[in-house]
Amino acid sequence: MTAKAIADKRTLVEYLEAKARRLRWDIIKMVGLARSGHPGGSLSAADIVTTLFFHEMKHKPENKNWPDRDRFVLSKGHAAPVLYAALAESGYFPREDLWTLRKIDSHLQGHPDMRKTPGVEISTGSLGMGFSTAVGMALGLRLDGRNSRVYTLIGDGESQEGIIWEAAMFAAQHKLDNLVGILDYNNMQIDGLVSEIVDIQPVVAKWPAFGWHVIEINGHKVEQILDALDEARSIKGKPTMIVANTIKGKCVSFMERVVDFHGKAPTDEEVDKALAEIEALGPLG
Ligand SMILES: Cc1ncc(C[n+]2csc(CCOP(=O)(O)OP(=O)(O)O)c2C)c(N)n1
Repeated sequence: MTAKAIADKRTLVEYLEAKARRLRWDIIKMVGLARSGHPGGSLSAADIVTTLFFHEMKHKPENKNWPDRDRFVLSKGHAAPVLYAALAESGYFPREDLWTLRKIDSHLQGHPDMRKTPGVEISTGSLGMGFSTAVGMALGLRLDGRNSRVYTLIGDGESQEGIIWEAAMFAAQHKLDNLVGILDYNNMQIDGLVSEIVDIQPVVAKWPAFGWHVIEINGHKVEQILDALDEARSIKGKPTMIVANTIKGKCVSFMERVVDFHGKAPTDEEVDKALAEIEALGPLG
């Protein structure tokens, strides 16, 4: 069964929820084995990335350079584990590769590398750069006369980067309605709360002020993610930003809203506990 073949929405949502649990399981396992990496911001983005890869985007893992594919840019590149889990589950490379994360000679390094990993559109990790590249991709695709869409995931800490707003203005100027940004708004950055370090509020007002259509959702409700992506496709003449309210570390009790798990791996004991918690939530897709 593929997500595209599911006509009934309830079944589709359940299918995607199960896939998101699979991605979360893989994130914990790979970061645990690597003994380093970024679990918190990977878990907060899992439902969004799942919905993009397993329903919204047209792509062909067996033909990764298909010119008409939609593009995904993980601008918050440190959340590489969620991207790698989605790429493996899609079939870009064997799932076993995930267990080589961050090892010397692995194609899965700490941040996505387009030269190494099948399915990675652009190397990211320097905050703000992926988003601006996604804007350029959207313009390029339009100039090429292609119907492809570009989806890019940004962080709220990342939104403190000036280049985000420079690219935002450029995208609006060029009416890039083939571009969708998704803000993973977990209110945490590397070392504390975004609201206490450099607040990005009122962010739902900022994006329209920069010429974007904005949609605010709960980033863990698959149904809301599906509806927002549908709405984005109907918007003409401007790009869309989906402000997704999320929880850093989502679905692992001792990681949720714990800033330490931004860039710290769980211990072996914590891995076992986390995997059991994810399995208890329901079947893995
Ligand atoms: C230009 C740049 N400055 C600093 C960093 C180091 N860094 C990596 S992740 C991060 C925090 C990002 O926070 P956020 O975007 O909210 O990510 P999330 O909480 O969703 O993981 C920082 C400062 C970086 N990767 N790039």
